Amino acid sequence: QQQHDARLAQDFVAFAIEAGVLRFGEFKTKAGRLSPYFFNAGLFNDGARIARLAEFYAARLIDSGLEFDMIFGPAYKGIPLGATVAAELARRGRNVPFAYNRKEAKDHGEGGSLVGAPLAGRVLIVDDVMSAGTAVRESIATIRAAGATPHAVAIALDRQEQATENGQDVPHSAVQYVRDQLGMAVVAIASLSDLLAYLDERAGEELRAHRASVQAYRERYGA
Ligand code: OMP
Repeated sequence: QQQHDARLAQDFVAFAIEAGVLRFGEFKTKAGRLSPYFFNAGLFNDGARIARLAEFYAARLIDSGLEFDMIFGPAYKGIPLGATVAAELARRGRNVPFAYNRKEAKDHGEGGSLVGAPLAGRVLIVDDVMSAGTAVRESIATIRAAGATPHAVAIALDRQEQATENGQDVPHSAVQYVRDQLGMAVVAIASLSDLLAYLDERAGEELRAHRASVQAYRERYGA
């Protein structure tokens, strides 16, 4: 099982690099950290890529045995993710409702900021990346405000870095916080460890050149 997961994770890293979604260079994260790598899920931008991405999420979710009643895809990047993962799960015999939110509240028409199925029961958040944990906290608040239960999170990449609380870095990662403090399950297709393993084991010379800076970033911000 562990073996299989590591393989799936590295296949995913390879796919994300090929698709230009995972890049190396200098990037500023939302938490203001200067990162030598960045995962831009918006670049899974054709039908074949997003379908393949949804297959990775669905495979990990089914392998995990996680139970949930519906999917929530937070605006904006979580919207196509939630929709395509729901479609892929249905294709695999597991049909669940899905919903997403608008960032701007609407004051006419259907009203409210939620779209899709009513938020109810055990909700799985499907999002792109967890770094310092701000995005996931917003989703959790939205689900609670609707009277439903934030139950689990599925992400493509766990950056395994220190969460921030009130603007301060804390020693645990955002994923650890969600698991240990909130008691929610977190399913990630790949993590920073898988990226480093990929650079060690499968990457060509050109990509391997980025390993040292990724490792240094992990030493500075890792959790
Ligand atoms: P946190 O809210 O700090 O957990 O960061 C997660 C969000 O940061 C994601 O939903 C993205 O908007 C963005 N992000 C990426 O998309 N890819 C990365 O590699 C890093 C980040 C980031 O800014 O930390």
